[in-house]
Amino acid sequence: MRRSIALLLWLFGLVLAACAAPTTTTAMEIRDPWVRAAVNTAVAEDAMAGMEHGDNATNSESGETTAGMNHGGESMPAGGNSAAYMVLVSSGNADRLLSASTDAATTVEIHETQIDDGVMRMRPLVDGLAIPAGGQVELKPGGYHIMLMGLTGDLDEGEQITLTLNFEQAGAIEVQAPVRMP
Ligand SMILES: [Cu+2]
Repeated sequence: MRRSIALLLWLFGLVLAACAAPTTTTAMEIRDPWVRAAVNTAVAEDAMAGMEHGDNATNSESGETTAGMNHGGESMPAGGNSAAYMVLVSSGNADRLLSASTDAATTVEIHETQIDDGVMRMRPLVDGLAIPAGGQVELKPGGYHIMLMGLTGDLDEGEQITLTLNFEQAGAIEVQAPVRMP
């Protein structure tokens, strides 16, 4: 009798474990994150000015569009820019990378590089970057990337920066991205 109760409890435990697994369907894995090495072109004063931009960065989800349209123009924040790359792997449901942030840059946008009439252009992804269910999306030079504008310091090879990625389903995920030469 006692043995059968123990067996029942054991079976119940198995069922619980089996049920628990499918609830983690928003699992997002970030593989091989890295950031392109870059030099901060701004002097200390400009870096301070850049810090003020940081406050706006919180509402940048909506503001990104207009800022990004002038990409490459004078509206680009001082301090130089760089980009972060990685592979986003969903082991569950479809998800969407909505935004990203880092202390290493005053403005962070999700971009796509496209060739229009032989001219390479970058376009901000206003609706974010979709990751298919059980699939993956690669961010790489010449394709999708996380644009870092207004660097707050040099990005020297061998260093690493902390990037926070905000997903629609998986929420905020922090990654350490080493700085590499492309
Ligand atoms: Cu870009």
